[in-house]
Amino acid sequence: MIKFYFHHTPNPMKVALLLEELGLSYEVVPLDTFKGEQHSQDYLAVNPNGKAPALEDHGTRVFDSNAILLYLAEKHSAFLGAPDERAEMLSWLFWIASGLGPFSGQWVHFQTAGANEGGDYAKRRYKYEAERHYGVLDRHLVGRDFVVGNSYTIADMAAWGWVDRHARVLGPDGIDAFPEVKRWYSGVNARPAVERARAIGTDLRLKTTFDEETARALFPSNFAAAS
Ligand SMILES: N[C@@H](CCC(=O)N[C@@H](CS)C(=O)NCC(=O)O)C(=O)O
Repeated sequence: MIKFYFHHTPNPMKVALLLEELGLSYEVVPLDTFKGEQHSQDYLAVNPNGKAPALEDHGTRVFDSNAILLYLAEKHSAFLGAPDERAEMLSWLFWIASGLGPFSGQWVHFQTAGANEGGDYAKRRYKYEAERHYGVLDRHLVGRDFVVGNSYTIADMAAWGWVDRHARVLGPDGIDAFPEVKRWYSGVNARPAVERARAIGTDLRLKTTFDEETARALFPSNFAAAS
């Protein structure tokens, strides 16, 4: 059985969506990042980067969400798009992994916990870049139902994981400035697998209190000894 190391956050949610789309059997292994479980030696053997998600598939480990998407899609020959759209699919998949995701995540970080120092410069940069990435996607989606070609692919799932947090990134109605992203997002949300993916982990008792243990686990740089 596949082991899926999970926390209810954007990168694991992309994988949750693909697992549900593929209809695979898997065991959800909760990874309580608020308690620092991502730093345990056992977990680092699965994901040396110490982040969620990761997968163990009958002895094969895969880490980093978009690598997991590509691994599963290739293994099951599904959601890869048309062969002649391969370059386009890889381009968007890596753009999401290196751009939309990280800039959205960092902008949320600089608005919230642990982000009081050095704020203005970082906030200006990450807000601009997060919104710029939404703008790139919005312009690309004009006249399209999917990120790549004419079919739903892992690029849509990867983008969905982050756009699902648009209110944290852009503010409550911020997505209205990106009508094509909003339309595309509604289309993905209508898929039955989205509802099933959202249900994953609702029975888990993951820590929600943000205390010093959590701050140390998530923002270790704030606690590193001065060099
Ligand atoms: N590049 C990695 C990033 C993973 C990542 O940052 N995961 C977050 C949740 S979305 C996490 O584990 N945060 C806990 C931490 O930073 O300690 C991926 O795409 O899987």
